[in-house]
Amino acid sequence: MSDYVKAYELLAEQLTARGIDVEAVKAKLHVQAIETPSWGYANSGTRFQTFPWPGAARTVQEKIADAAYVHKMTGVAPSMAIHIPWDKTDDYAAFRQQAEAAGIRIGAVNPNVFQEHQYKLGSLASPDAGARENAIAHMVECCAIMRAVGSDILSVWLADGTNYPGQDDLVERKHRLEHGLAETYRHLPESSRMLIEYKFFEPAFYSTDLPDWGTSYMMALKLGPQAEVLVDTGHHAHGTNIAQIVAFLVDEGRLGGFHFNSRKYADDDLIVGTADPLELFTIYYELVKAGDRAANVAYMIDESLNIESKLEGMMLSVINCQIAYARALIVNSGELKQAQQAGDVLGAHHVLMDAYNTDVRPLLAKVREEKGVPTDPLAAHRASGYDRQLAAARGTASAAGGGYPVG
Ligand code: PSV
Ligand code: MN
Repeated sequence: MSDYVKAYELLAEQLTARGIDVEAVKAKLHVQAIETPSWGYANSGTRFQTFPWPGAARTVQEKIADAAYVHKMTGVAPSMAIHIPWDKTDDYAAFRQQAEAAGIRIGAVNPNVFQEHQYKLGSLASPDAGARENAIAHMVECCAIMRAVGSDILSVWLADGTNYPGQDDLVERKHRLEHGLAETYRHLPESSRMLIEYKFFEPAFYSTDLPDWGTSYMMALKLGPQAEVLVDTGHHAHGTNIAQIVAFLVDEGRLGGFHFNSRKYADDDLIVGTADPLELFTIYYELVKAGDRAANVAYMIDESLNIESKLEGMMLSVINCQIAYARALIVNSGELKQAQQAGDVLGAHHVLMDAYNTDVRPLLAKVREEKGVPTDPLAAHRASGYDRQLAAARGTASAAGGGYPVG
């Protein structure tokens, strides 16, 4: 009997003794899905430097191949988000087919209205009417791309904001933004959703037009039921309680999805669950508690890995989400409720931390075995030599300026 099977049997016994239905937990883990980002497979960097990774994806086809590989190895990453124009192609139907032939589908479509010179002062909120019109036209184009690739999520993030007090009229910017979002909303494919992402600063440093969840939530309420909020875990001021934001939004029925990543200081786009695994666990616990109210939440990774293997980094990202979810699923909610209602402050804390401190890796190994993927995907990847093969086949793409994907 292999080590993990023995460890699984012991863990299953302990969990059962704690009143946890292990089969029900496994059933949830079987259907967990995390979307990976096309841009996470290409070279990326900071404004200081882009260090090219040997074998990093250079084309849309290579990004599809890499996302499909991560899915094949982990079994939980069945779709890939795209960014337009980074992933622009002249045949989106063919793009969709290529993805499906590789075993994945195209997920969220991310419009990009932050890179062109015309967007220097913003996009939907820009004081320049021409820039605003072009930004709306790009949003509409992305709605058409959604239809062609079979996507039901338009994931909107704007770099809009100002750098100096007095630079622009903040209320006028709000009105322009509302107008641009409403125009976009009108073009959404039927039964699709617009997820509105917020970020408190960067690239604008004085004011950002969608700085926080409250602003995104208010915009979503004004737009209508197809608009929801996207929480990027890297986009908050230090100390913000993200789990509480999640609890509020999911209870209000407006939590659309996540961009998972990790950061210690600013928006560093690092591997989710690394700097603060407890935060990721508490987020997942709110989602587990929400049950069916969280059924439509889209779980997406938004990372730009600069100095590490893209494939290994992306696999570790989805695995960290599995670990956080598995821990959240084994919280003894009955005991927790009792302790909470009795005002047993530390008793309640202990119940939650018991789950967090449980080594769920054998449980995940068991689920992977049942799904027919490697029980330890990272070890299997390292042993396969696949990174070296890719480096030999693809070579090292010259680094793009500004930290944006090559190819
Ligand atoms: C902005 O920092 C952001 O989080 C948005 O989601 C963008 O689409 C993405 O990063 C670009 O890497
Ligand atoms: Mn993001």
